[in-house]
Amino acid sequence: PQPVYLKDYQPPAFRVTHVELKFDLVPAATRVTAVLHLERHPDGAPGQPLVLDGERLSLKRIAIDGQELGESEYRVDDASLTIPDAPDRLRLETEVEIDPASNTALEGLYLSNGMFCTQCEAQGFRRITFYPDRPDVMATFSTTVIGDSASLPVLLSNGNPVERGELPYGRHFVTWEDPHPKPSYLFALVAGKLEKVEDRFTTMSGREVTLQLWVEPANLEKTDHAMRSLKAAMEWDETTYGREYDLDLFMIVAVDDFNMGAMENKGLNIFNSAAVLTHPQTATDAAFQRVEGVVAHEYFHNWSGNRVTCRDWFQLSLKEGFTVFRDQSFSADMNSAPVKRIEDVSFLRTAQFAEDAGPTAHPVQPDHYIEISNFYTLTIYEKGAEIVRMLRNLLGWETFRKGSDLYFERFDGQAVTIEDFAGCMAEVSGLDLDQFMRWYSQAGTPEIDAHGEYDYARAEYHLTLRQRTPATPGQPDKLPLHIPVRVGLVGTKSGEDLTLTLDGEALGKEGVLHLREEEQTFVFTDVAEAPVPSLLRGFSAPVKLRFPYGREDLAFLLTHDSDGFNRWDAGQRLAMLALDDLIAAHRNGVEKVMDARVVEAFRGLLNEPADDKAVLAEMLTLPSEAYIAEQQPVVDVDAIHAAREFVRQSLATVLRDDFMALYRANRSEAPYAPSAEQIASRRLKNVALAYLMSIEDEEAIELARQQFEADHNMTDVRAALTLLVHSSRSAVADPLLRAFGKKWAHDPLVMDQWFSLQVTRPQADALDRVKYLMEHPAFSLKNPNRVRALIGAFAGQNRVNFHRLDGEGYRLLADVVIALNTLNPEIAARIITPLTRWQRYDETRQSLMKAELERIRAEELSPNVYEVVEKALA
Ligand code: HT7
Ligand code: ZN
Repeated sequence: PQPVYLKDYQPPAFRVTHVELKFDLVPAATRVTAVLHLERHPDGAPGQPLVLDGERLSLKRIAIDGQELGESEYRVDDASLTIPDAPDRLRLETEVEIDPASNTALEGLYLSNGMFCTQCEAQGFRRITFYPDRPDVMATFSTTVIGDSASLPVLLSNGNPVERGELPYGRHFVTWEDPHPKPSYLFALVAGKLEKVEDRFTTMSGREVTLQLWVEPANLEKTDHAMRSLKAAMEWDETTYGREYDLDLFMIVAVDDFNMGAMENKGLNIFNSAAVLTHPQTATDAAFQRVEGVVAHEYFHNWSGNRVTCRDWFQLSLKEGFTVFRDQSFSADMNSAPVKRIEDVSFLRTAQFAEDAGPTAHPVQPDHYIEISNFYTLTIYEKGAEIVRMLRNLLGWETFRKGSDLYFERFDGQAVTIEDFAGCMAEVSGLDLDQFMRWYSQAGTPEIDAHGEYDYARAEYHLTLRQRTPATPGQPDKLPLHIPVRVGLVGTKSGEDLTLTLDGEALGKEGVLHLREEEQTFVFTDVAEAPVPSLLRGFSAPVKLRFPYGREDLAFLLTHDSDGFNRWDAGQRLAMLALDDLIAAHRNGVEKVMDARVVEAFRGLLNEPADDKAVLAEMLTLPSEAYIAEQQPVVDVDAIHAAREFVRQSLATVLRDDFMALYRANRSEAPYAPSAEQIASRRLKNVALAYLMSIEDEEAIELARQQFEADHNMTDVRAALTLLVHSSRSAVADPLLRAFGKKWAHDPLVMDQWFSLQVTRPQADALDRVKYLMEHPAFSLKNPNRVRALIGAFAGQNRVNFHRLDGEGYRLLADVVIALNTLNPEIAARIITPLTRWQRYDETRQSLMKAELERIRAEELSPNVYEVVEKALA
């Protein structure tokens, strides 16, 4: 497979003004008739042939302006249809046959539990019909769906239904019209035995919108939260961004087989059932919050993505980075804002930083790709959102909002670039963003080395920041970035933020330093007392910041920093220092000793009245094994696990009664609600229980058992069962695990939790459990949720067992990748990720991992897996 380059972008030769589609749905032989109204693009090079994309299509008929084409008048190969002598304006009619029943890749038109559905982003439409399948070709669509009335009573597509009727042989049809020009990736069709819940929303200009959520009948009781979230998102986008919905109907459909979380098709969002269905008895708090976030994300795309879309796929972060930033802000407003920031940053620092440091590192605006579906990455989404957040902070909210208004107004109905978006921000603010734009073109996580000195005599604080971005594949040399560093100076005597004066300018209690050079020294004057600097407040830029904080400094910031995020981060840094020592002790076979400062810091947290329980729960949570691994030059999985367990157990032993009191204080019999308050209490209670279970405290085991038996809500049931299954008390855990599996055998989303909690147990039998559970009737390699729940959870979250020294964990993952390479290449290319990080481990593991990558490379590979494996082994 050949790469595509951003520099080679050319406008399309032809544009499509209108499309009429007709689907005659039959599982293994669906007929698709397409009438494309085409005309030469004014910007296209003259005389070019008409080339349409098309894959796995069996062409049955082709005509131009009603005239059938002879065989010499067109060419078809496995990726395209070419008409060399197309007129400047034409009506092209094609009829193709496709096979949704055997489509296990879940791209294009496929079947999920007997339901027809589509996934067209990024390049799935070309598996439905011949078309210029690129986002800068925008057309209005009219779609007629024909299907069997009994098995497919509901027939949906984008826009509004304009006609419906009965047909001979027990069939029926519905015609849909979408008045908004859209790229083919936003096309959608769903047909099946579905039922709906319906609601209404009145927009800010007084228009009535019908909201429909379509699900399989058994799932009707799991729709309340998604509908509530949708209405909240619609209102939020009006009040925050001034964006109103633009059709009379907004539909969401839940499907079981789906490669990602959800898809923002115009007026007809299609959701992975895991990202939309909730019920207190089946879904955890985290699932409720995910649903709220994903529903909002897809809804927000109606403007950031659909009304204004991407010129080409190199601009993917234009819609994804901006929309993630928007959904993060929405969730922050709906829940605890500091906790949302902590969660987002933890995820970024663990997963995106690892991607940026690995073989698949790429810029937020990549300059080439082989397989675009491999580029739906944490870098495009999460780092892209951080760049938009930095813009918001640089401009201030009001100016940023003006820039957003200008962007939506100027480019409505167009397919544009990241530069167009940034251009609006520069225009409204007058800021020069030239250097800032390097954030989009340079891969890798910038590192800042900071050091500070207090000059008593002059009452000055000198802060020196030195930036460097490490080399990434294809980008050996990096230029300095424009990095906004939000800082405060906390007085060591007063414990208060000191007033900042920089270059004679009074900044107030905190300020933003603009680091543009490789090295810059900032001199704060009139600093009345020795300070501890609080750097990168709110995580003001996606960088790794090092400062030689002593443990006393961190303990001080943990209690005195006025920035909630940095207070949490000080705790994480303090724990990391202790963990580093313990990892070294484990490696050297030296006795481990617990750092008393960490114990005292935790004691303080447990004994202070909590003003924000959600933040307290985060403060009491140790850095994850994945995050600790990120900080190590060579990852020692066993030492990391042992050190972290030692800290957990030491804290639990010393602070046992405090944890027990916290557990008891946060129990509640109140009916379940996914409210911020209840979620915070449950989290705090289950964090306390986890500490107590780490020492297998007898009373805690009994409390966990009772919590499971009480069956109050899935958050508590799952937490209790996980802790028991991860303990050595199989006599208590096994019967509960069996009972749970039996009770929920009919519910795939609950069975996914049952799979995950078993295969993440640290005991040595985890790998055998994976193999055993792969044979379970509820498991299928064809369903991406099952694969993620079982294989993804094992390889991603059970580090000690996946990295077994006999290489069995790696072998198992490679076997799954090889099987998925033919079944579902997109999922294969994602699930392989842990193997691609081989450079981070010791030599023995490196060679075992590389051997498995070589074994995969020897197969006949899909472009998806080929691209990832080649980069990993380069
Ligand atoms: N824009 C959507 C991306 C997506 C996708 C991409 C590739 C293959 C399958 C997919 N399903 C959904 C989702 C989003 O970001 O909102
Ligand atoms: Zn998105």
